[in-house]
Amino acid sequence: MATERTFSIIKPDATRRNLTGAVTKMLEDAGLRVVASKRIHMTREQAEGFYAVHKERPFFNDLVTFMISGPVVVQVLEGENAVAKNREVMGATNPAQADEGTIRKVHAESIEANTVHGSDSPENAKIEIDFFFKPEEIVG
Ligand code: RTP
Ligand code: MG
Repeated sequence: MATERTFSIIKPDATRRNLTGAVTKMLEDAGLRVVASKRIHMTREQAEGFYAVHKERPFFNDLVTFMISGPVVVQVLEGENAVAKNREVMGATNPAQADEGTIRKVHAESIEANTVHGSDSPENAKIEIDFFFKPEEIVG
């Protein structure tokens, strides 16, 4: 399996509780390497653009409002099978259904305030990385 990159967001519920380091450690312990990272406060326009695929979902407006409720940390993660590995360590969207030891099981507050985002395919990883990072900001 070749080295792959994925995109991660440490969400506002986690930055609010000062969990940036704790979440990053769980990602690193899973074998992922942080090759780009920045703390930003998204504008509504940015969040709507990022989540455009969910535009028609009933939770879209609440999701956007949550994602701009505080700072987030956007990251590029690198490693073998990084997309799938990140999804595994994140756990299920709803923390009540997440496996023991996953980031969402340990840290998430609710199905919405669920601590992390992770790309769901290599194709979307590339789109999401390009949405937030210039090539020179990623140092592998
Ligand atoms: P993500 O995109 O954040 O990595 O999470 P995911 O793939 O596990 O979940 P997805 O279906 O893509 O949903 C995106 C985010 O929307 C919020 N959500 N709220 N209120 C609800 O029923 C609901 N469902 C999803 C969550 O923050 C979820 O991560
Ligand atoms: Mg998703």
